[in-house]
Amino acid sequence: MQLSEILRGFGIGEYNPGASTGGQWGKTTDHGVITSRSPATGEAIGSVYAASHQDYEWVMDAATKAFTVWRSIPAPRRGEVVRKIGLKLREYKEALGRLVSHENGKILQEGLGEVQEMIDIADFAVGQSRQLYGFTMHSERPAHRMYEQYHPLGPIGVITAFNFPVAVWAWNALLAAVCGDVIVWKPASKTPLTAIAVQRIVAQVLHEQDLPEGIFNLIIGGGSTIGEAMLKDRRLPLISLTGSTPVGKHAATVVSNRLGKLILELGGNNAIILTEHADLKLAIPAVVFGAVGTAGQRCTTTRRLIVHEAILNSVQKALVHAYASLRIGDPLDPKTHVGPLIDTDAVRQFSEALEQVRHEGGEILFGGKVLSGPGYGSRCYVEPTLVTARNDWSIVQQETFAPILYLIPYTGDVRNAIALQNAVPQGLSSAIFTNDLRESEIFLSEIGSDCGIANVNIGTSGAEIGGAFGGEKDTGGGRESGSDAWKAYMRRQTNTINFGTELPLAQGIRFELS
Ligand code: UN1
Repeated sequence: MQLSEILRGFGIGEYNPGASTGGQWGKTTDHGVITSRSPATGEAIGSVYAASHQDYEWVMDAATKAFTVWRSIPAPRRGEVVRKIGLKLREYKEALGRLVSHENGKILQEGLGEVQEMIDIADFAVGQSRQLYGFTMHSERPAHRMYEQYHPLGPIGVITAFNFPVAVWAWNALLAAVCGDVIVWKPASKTPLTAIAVQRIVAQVLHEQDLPEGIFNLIIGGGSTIGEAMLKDRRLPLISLTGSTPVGKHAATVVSNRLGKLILELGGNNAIILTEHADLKLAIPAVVFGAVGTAGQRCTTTRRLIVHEAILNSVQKALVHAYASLRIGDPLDPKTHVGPLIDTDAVRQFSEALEQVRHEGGEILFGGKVLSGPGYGSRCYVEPTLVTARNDWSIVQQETFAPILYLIPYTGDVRNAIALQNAVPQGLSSAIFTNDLRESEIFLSEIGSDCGIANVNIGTSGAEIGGAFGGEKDTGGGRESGSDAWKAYMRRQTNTINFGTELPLAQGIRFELS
């Protein structure tokens, strides 16, 4: 499947409108142009006319109107629409997965995996549409009944990052849709074309179902214009944002100032602990996939490896051996393990981080170079890198979105490893490899990992959609995807009904009118 054919299939041309309410697209052409370049080749794939304020108001108008219709469609009927979106995504899995690889640079297996995550969450959301349960309680008053229910929240803002250009939308939008919300999506400016493709897929379903404009909306523009307008907009009671911790902190300030709700999925600085009792046959591939998968650009990427000193040498050797076998190159080539970074800015950050590591005294065990020459003309390719480090170095405390793995030894008890793992500002994902029951249970206990995700004998990345996804501390505290994450997309209401003939007050208060 050629790129030109994929683009044609999604109706993506050389220049594309940057705003849509479903089947309709904005007309703005004079507000600047965002050009999407392949990180693999550096070539332009297509351009988008950045949305203007007028486009934003047009989209918000459509969303606000659509909400009054969508919220009253029974939830299982909304689920049926999401089921059809899931079926359409199955039809387009190959084309969309390839487009993700072209635009984002992740290898094809991961591009396809990302679309699979969209399909999985669609199926999950369909089931959820019949399970938007609240509790019922026994009232303290006679002839009274209490219960709680969940209502649609409103139009919600979804701001996504380049690294999961379509899946993160799906985790939010498809759940929010069964909850009765309408969605205003601002994708990353680095990956606008995959967003347009998704919008076109969804629009087909909406059209076939005869649904109004404004349920699934797209707005592509700068963070400082469109993003900022969304953060301030009281018509969006919830903002779900995936991005860096500094961006998240800013969003939190603006949204909290208007008492809006937030789901924040921010940076991770994820560690794997290898104890003396680790099964290295499982651990080594998990570490390598976690550290170099998506070229180190997942929030869940393994950035720190905390290794017991007794096995440090054998782990280092095994890792160097594994890293030497990695094939770096064209993400669409099925043999490639590691594609390019998103752009040359990311490459600069990779080099600067390594500069700082060297300055602190770290030793590069493998990699470290920016690649050039045939096949690497975009200058976005780097070698996956292994370095020795200390956990308290300031560079190790930060998230660098690149395939750098810090090797950090520990001695003695597993508690020492856990202390190191928790001693960073972020708290997204974590893992331990051990066959010792005590070690793994300590890791999972209240004195163990402080992260939102804690795994045993699997790596830090590649979470399934069925669990709630998100993390603590500087990761922002949000949860999306599975489990009861749906509740964030609804407004909760407690109801008390008196079916008696008296008016008893709670807490036994007497209030008698004479
Ligand atoms: C992200 O990097 O933003 O667990 C999310 C994983 C994926 C999600 C990553 N399911 O790696």
